[in-house]
Amino acid sequence: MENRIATEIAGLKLTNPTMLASGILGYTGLSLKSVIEAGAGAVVTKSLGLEPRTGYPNPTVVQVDCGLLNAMGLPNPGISHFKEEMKELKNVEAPTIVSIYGFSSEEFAKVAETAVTMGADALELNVSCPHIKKAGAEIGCDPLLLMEIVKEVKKHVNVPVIVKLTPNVANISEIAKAAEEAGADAITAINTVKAMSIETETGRPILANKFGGLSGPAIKPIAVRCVYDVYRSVDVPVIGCGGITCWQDAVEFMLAGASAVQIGTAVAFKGVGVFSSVAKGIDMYLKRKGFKNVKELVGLAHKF
Ligand code: RRO
Repeated sequence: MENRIATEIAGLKLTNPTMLASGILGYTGLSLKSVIEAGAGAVVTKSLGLEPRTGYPNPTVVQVDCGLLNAMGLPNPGISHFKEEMKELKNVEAPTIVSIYGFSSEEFAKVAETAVTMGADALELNVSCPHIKKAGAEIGCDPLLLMEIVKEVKKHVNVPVIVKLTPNVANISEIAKAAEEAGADAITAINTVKAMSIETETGRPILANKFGGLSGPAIKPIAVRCVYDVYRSVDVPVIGCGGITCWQDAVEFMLAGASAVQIGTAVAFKGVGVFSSVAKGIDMYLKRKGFKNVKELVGLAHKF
């Protein structure tokens, strides 16, 4: 029997359109493997760079209304130390997407090459962290710099290159078009929204870094709008990310134009069972509505 929820993005085969978002459970091979075993169609690692980073001092995460606010500060062991973790993912069913960052196009390219040597099935370029100086969103706000980085990475690797965008820009379509023109094979929309929280008794910003990135249901309508805008502007597939906690959210993102969805904060709140429950819900919806495959849903809201 035909699998209604099986799909394909930039050549990556997914048993269903759910993916683990970068930043949650993406630090070790075993945790990534457990997410695949729980039913995710693909997994994205925590962002990795050339050198190890300890990240920012605590507090780095705070729960706020309808979401999480974080300023982890890119803690990671550095790409070469991730080799052992990648070995755990050799014989898994789902693609492993390695999220990478860098402070220059040369650095991005070096990390990209190393990740592919270690077995990355695809790369996700993190050009969108809202609180890292000279990397992250400073790149994702600058179409020319973004293009230089995407072109340089594309020169060095032959796996799909996905670009993860920041919502903290005036015109996300312009940035998506720049990424596509430079050779991006897919776009993920969106990374977290720049935000802050202040403790009223002391008057102190709660995060040690003061500012951070907001994720979870609080940002879902922003993310849906970004996916809708990006879908209209480019021909490459869009991966939706931002506040997806149930199958209805996933369907909403697909109607807006997402070919797949990434789930992050909901894993922290609901556990890894969220992947199979979202996938099952999408399947039931397709059956009830008479669709043969999940690809038929993508972008349907644009006809109105
Ligand atoms: O590590 C972080 O603080 C972080 C990253 Br790299 C990112 O891309 N988005 C985010 O909200 N936090």
